[in-house]
Amino acid sequence: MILNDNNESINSAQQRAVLVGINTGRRDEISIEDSMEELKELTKAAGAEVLDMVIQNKDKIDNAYFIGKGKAEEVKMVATALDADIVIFNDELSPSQIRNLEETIEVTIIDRTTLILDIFARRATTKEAKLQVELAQLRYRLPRLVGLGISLSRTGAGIGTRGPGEQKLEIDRRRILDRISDIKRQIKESAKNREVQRAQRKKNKIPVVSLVGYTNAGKSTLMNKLLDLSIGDSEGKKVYSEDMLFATLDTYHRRIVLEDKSEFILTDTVGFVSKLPHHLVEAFKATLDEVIEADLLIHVIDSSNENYDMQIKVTNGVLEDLKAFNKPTLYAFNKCDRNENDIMPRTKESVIISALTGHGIDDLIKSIKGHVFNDMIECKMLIPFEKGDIYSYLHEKTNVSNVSYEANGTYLETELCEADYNKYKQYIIEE
Ligand SMILES: Nc1nc2c(ncn2[C@@H]2O[C@H](COP(=O)(O)OP(=O)(O)OP(=O)(O)O)[C@@H](O)[C@H]2O)c(=O)[nH]1
Ligand SMILES: [Mg+2]
Repeated sequence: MILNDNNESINSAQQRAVLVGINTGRRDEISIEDSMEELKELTKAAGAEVLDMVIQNKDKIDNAYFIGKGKAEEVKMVATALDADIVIFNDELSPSQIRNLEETIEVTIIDRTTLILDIFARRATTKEAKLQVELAQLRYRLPRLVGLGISLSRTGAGIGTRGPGEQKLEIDRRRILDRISDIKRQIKESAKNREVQRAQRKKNKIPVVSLVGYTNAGKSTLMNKLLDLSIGDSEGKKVYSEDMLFATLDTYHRRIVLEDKSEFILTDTVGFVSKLPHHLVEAFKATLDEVIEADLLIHVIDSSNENYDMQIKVTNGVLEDLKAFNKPTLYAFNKCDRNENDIMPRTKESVIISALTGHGIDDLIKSIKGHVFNDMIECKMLIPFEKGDIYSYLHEKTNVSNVSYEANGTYLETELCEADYNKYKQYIIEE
């Protein structure tokens, strides 16, 4: 038996795919070339080989065949000539379109949604991610149970057949409905736990900074870099990073303590891609909402990728959908070590970094601090000797300097957040 990277058994023959996209000429979308390039990456991520791409210019979508019957026959010729065993469409298809296209082209038809769900299913490792992906898959499947085409009733191997749970994807409507409500209940349970932790963070007034961005931009690598710089042992807290789409599917919170003892919570989460399936966004909504509730977003960009402009647009589009586009945001142009030419930061909120080499990370930290600790108040304080506990607290939690022992107590200079300022006001002798 052959095992792939994820220890799944695979057929010795890799699936051979022809990709099909439709260019409606609408301006609000990313260009068809960019979109097809992305589809190619997604196909590779799902373990299939890309043989060819067919693009159809058409302003109106065909209800029965999506690309029209004539074009479908042309695709059949391409698929047959290249000995393809799968044709992947760049958009979501209706059940009848899938059925009609399969009848004409006579190979398995997969749409973009199924493809993305399949990659997520392969990548999900934790219980929560698995549940979220399974929920999205079942919801996508449910309305498609009427008149199953080859693809939906398929139980063999390959794209569109993988589910993250213990069971194979269900094809029985009643059982799907039961399973959906069961998964929803379990997701709600974990959301409750997260809510408790979130409330605790709010109470402690620790600022939250969230990494967002296109998949594979380097978010997790940046999190690990910041963990390296954090005071205290961070080895066991590192997150998984890898050169692949959707390496991260879960949300991770890590406490970062800077040299001056200021601290914030950093979150890392799933990366974005254009046309993220609606059901997937829905299933991940609870975790994503938590991420974008942050005080500051760091939009991580792979500036060594020639399509990075498109990726910025896509990420901003998803943020808009999540109603987070107007949040304070720092743009981190990452992977600068790979660029031969300098890239021009476009706004004053841009930082050029390499999460791998550490280049520019100091500037990034400065910018983060400027955003989340801008309400820090510089104070000169005199702490009576009998208030040793307050002195210990300040020493441990704030950036104390110029300590001297005076006749009536310990003199020190430090920076206080608003909460501490209000609490220890009486010991401040000068601001
Ligand atoms: N050369 C270079 N490679 C980098 C840099 N940052 C990240 N990488 C590489 O880019 C790949 C993706 O990094 P990740 O940190 O996993 O990216 P991510 O944004 O978390 O991706 P997903 O979780 O898949 O959405 C890995 O192979 C990293 O080693 C960088 O600054 N320079
Ligand atoms: Mg990641």
